Amino acid sequence: MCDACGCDLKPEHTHDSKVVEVHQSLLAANTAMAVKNREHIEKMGAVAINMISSPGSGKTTLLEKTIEAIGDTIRIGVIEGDIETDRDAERIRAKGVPVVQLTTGGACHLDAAQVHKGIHLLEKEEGGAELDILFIENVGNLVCPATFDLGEHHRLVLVSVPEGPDKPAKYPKAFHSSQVFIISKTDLLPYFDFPVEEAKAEALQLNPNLQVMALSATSGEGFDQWLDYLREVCRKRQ
Ligand SMILES: Nc1nc2c(ncn2[C@@H]2O[C@H](COP(=O)(O)OP(=O)(O)OP(=O)(O)O)[C@@H](O)[C@H]2O)c(=O)[nH]1
Ligand SMILES: [Zn+2]
Ligand SMILES: [Zn+2]
Ligand SMILES: [Zn+2]
Repeated sequence: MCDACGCDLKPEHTHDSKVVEVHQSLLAANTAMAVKNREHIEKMGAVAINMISSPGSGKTTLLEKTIEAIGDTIRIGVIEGDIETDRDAERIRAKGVPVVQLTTGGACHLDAAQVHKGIHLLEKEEGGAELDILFIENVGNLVCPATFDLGEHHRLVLVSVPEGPDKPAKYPKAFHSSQVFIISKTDLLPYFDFPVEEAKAEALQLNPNLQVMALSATSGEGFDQWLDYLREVCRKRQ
């Protein structure tokens, strides 16, 4: 577990004021760096989207299919976050877009300082300084990433059909702090008990401003709405 987010703290330590102080100053430093990242990304002319979900909800697959569908009409770059391995970055690189892998070495979320390094590394990649959308795929975890502003403009939370519809209520911070909620793997709806409308309603109760989409990267269902959203993100930026 990570030292930064405090998720490794034992309950009996949470009333230790020193621990709370250190935690708060780490978060303040993160927020300051996130502000710089946002300025940096805006100077590049890009919009950043931070993707948050449990492991395996389909973040990388969605990116792969999006790059295929969008071709070169929107210039996409990706910062991949994982605890170990550069497997996700290899998958994205195979699609021909600039990508950087950040490995956190154990930490369960990306922080703004890591993303700052990632932006500079991405700019050195071919085409990495001329982007329309910078996707940041966070470490698979629905808890800690919700606390860390990375300098993104939009935060997107995914829940896949096999995970079940109760995630918004159980992990409210991810849904409070996001602008978009994606229900992924809808091709699996015939095999799982996932009432889409109930899950949508529960998420909207937590955050009425959420834009909710249901899609399948495998079948392509719901992709039109997703691509329209990305085009709108680019249009609003100008
Ligand atoms: N049936 C179905 N499977 C999917 C879909 N999208 C992704 N998958 C599968 O789900 C598994 C995990 O997908 P990934 O895209 O690697 O998930 P991820 O969120 O990037 O995973 P982490 O990076 O480990 O957090 C893979 O076996 C994918 O093939 C989908 O729309 N439908
Ligand atoms: Zn954590
Ligand atoms: Zn992934
Ligand atoms: Zn910088």
